[in-house]
Amino acid sequence: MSLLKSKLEEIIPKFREEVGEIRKNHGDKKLCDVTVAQAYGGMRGVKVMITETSALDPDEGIRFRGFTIPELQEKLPHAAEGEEPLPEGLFYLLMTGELPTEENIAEITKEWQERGTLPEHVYKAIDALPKDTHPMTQFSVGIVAQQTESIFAAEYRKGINKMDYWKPVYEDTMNLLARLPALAAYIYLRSYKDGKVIPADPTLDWGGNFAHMMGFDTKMFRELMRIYLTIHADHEGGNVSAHTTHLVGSTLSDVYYALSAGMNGLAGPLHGLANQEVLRWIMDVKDQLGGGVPTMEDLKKFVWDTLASGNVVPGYGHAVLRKTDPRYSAQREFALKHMPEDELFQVVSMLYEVVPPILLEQGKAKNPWPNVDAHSGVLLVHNGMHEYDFYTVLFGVSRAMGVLASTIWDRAIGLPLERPKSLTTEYIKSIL
Ligand code: CMX
Repeated sequence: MSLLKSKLEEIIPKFREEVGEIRKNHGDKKLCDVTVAQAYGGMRGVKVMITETSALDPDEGIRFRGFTIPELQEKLPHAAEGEEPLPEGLFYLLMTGELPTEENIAEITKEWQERGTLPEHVYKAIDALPKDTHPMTQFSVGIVAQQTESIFAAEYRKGINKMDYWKPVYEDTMNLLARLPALAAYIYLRSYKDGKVIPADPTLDWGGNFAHMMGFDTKMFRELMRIYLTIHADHEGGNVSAHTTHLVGSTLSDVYYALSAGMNGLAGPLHGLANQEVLRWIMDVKDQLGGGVPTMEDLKKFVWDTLASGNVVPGYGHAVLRKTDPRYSAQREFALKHMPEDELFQVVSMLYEVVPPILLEQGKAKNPWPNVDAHSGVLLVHNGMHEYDFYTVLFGVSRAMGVLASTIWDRAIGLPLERPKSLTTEYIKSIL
């Protein structure tokens, strides 16, 4: 058995017991009161979910199992050629709550290489779609098409004991994560290149190999994938992609159904699709202003025009965060290190000065600061990936690590079917 799985075998029973005690002895303790505004307002701030892998503080940003992004950049092992953390290391941390050793990481890299072959029928399922189908649709179809491989579904049919559910979910998760880079790379090559599969390079780590399979063989792109896949992985449980995966998984449908559903949520412009919208919006700015780096005044006018036309400024604002997203800052550091002179990076930096005061002056957005999606596109364009409709797929490959690690823990601690109570406006009126 792998080190990771035997570690889980060791820690799950203790944690299960601890959760059982809490539920038994403190089940009546109140976490918060829910207001009418929260019921109508997308449940902001309502504390009703358990997610172990990460926690989001409005002012500080994300902590993965207690570690901030700068801490992880320092503590997680990196590839021999570079300095960015290896996403395999983050996955180990999300799964176990402990920092990985080099050996733990090497084992996951090897296991994902060995499990990484995409079943033939998945290519055929994708090929049945028109070539210009949005990459996120292809991604969702490619994930759910792998449901034929579900070990959990097969074990459930045989009557597996509830206490053991997490084990086949673990196996399905490892298979799915191993294959997502091949799936995403195929979608990229099919949509924008000649569609010929680039075989995996067994000498590379998960992120480096993903870059290679998409046809990007520079050290900078490999490094970009390592940091990108690390920082997008998890953002506690309430965001739409995590919550949807959790909700669908709570019916005991397997990880293929659950992740595909989560990815359909990520494909919304208020969530992960914002990364493509940011690039489209910046390109519009450049086109309309005749190319080159626009002036601050030009940018201010463009932002006001966007708001006046009833649209949001993509990449700004957040449902929880109230400060600059540390995932934005990590990407800015990458840009400062590798591409400080890049024209689009300069526009992104100028927007950081222009947008927040305007959103504050408009007085609607609760958070005027940039989120993760405000920065990722310019890093990709600089490195030769111009097809911005594809960017959310990269986000999805990363997000799968967080939401699937959580799904394993959901089954390990026996979280039940999720079924909140909904209310009618008639009822609300009756209690006013
Ligand atoms: N531009 C213009 N208006 C904005 C805005 C922005 N960037 N952010 C928020 N607002 C508006 C909202 O649309 C809302 O307007 P209405 O009262 O007319 O409905 C008002 O300000 C209050 O919104 P809020 O409470 O501050 O924000 P929400 O929690 O409702 O929404 C989010 C959060 C992210 C959807 C919103 O900030 C937004 O639309 N941002 C732009 C899209 C984006 O970048 N999404 C990516 C988020 C990160 C991710 O999930 O990947």
